[in-house]
Amino acid sequence: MMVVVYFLILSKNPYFTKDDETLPNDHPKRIFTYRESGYLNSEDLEKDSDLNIFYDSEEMLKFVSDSLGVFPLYKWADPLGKNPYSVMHTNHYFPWHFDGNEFTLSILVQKAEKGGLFEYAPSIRSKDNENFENVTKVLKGDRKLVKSLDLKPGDLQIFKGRFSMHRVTKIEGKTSRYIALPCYVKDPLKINKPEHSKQVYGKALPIHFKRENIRGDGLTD
Ligand SMILES: O=C(O)CCC(=O)C(=O)O
Ligand SMILES: [Fe+2]
Repeated sequence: MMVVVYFLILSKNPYFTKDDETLPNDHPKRIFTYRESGYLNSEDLEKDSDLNIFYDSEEMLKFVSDSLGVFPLYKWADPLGKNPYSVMHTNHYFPWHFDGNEFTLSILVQKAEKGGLFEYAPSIRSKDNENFENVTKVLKGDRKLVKSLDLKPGDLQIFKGRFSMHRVTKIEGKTSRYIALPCYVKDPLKINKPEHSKQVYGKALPIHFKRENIRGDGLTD
């Protein structure tokens, strides 16, 4: 099977939106950081791959739902982002951002020699409060709201990536970092906006345009 890994080098704001010149320069939607990292998108996984079997099992969904105390919880309908592998090689960096889905389970497969730490600002925004002020502080290097995880291969986390801004620090040394990212949502229909999908996974599919106008939680994407 041919495996396509999308590597993206582009400047991103934490919301994966285009620049908005109507906003002041220091608004977080206007703070862009260089990103270099890749994905093995969900649609390119072999149908019976371990990750697909794991993601499709009802037990896993129930485990994540029970762990979070969120009912009902759904597997994500996004064909690219629902359960990808993130692939990061030497010098790659995945800057601060929010996810389009609420919850992600991450399982580290291979660890970088150095760097590649998962950092997050727990619940820095909520459904009713974007908290642009604190988001800006973190983007400018304030560490007070930041936690850092040095994951070991096999570690499993569940994080609230739509509300907790997060990043992966620069990969140092020759060993690439691989992590599996099964994703879960509260809305079974909503998927990434086309721009978000292009910026993160390298492309948008017809379904991203078709579902673009489904009403979401009101947060910046
Ligand atoms: O690689 C990680 O640990 C997190 C990846 C991530 O934040 C993402 O793919 O949106
Ligand atoms: Fe993320």
